[in-house]
Amino acid sequence: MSELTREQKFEIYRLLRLNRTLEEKLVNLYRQGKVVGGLYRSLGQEATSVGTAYALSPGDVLGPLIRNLGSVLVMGFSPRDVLAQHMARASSPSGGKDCNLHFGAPERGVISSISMLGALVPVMAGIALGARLQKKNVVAMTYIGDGGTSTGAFHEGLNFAAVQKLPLVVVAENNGWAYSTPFKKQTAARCLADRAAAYGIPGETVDGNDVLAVYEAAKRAVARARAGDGPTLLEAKTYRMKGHAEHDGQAYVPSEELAEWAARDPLEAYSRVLAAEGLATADDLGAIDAVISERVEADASAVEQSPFPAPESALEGVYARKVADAEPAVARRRS
Ligand SMILES: Cc1ncc(C[n+]2csc(CCOP(=O)(O)OP(=O)(O)O)c2C)c(N)n1
Ligand SMILES: [Mg+2]
Repeated sequence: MSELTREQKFEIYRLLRLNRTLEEKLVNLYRQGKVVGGLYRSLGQEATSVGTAYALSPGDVLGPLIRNLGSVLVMGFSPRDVLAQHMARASSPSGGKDCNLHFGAPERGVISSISMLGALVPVMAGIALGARLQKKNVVAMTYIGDGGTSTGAFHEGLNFAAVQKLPLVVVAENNGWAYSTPFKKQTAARCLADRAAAYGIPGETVDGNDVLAVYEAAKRAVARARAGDGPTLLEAKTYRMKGHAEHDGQAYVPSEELAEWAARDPLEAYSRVLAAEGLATADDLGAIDAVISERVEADASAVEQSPFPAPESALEGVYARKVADAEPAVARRRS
């Protein structure tokens, strides 16, 4: 059973709620035309993000995907960082210069997401290998969607990590859909965890809407990685409660399926757990929710008032310093 302290259990609740409230605010801003880029929801998948990232220790490295807002909040990004990034402000993690979804901070253990599906798996395998060569105690964790598991990059990365026994945890978020392609048209496999056998690594399926179960499973996978036992493919069974992005009305999704998963909402489920354990009443949680809403509103107003990057800074941070400072090749040849 879970060894989480009372305080940690509340922290997990706050992270789940912050994930949802912040995203609702982003929807609001998106509809006002204030978000620069698309908006990809994680509604219904918050427990998968929060529960997995919460199993990491300081010094570990995480490579999130578009639906892992909860994971980057666990890693220490603030609502202000996320809001500024989505509104392309100068104070954002990318200085307002990259796509709203592409932000990270290696010093905080977060590698920027990559849009090409599957590409993060070999990148994170490389990070795990690099850390091992430097004799650093680092576990790398990344995510892949059900659709993303059909790419060559996913296969190459996971195979390499397995052969090298790298400290990598790959969380396969099986949310039932890859844009409009349902799971049964994605793979003939029974489930994504079954694919692990092909790489000779452990695979496990967990209820992705049960945050404590997700945390426990991720903790086991992280422990295996840290002990030198190699990667794990952890499948989190969850559901994409919204369309692929805000522009997609998901008319192709059967309404009964949505209703079935709505009844398994991860926040409501976790609220019931906290109540059953006698830790929090609905009123207690309501008070936490109110504080989070207030904070998100205040942060959004502050970010809206903050400046975009200065035009004259457009070339700063675009290339690595060494490249940007190098003399042009022609000049070098002449000397
Ligand atoms: C290699 C590659 N192929 C296609 C796309 C276009 N694309 C972006 S997201 C997406 C669906 C992803 O589905 P899934 O992996 O299940 O993740 P989810 O959106 O459900 O989180 C597709 C096809 C892409 N970004 N990269
Ligand atoms: Mg999917």
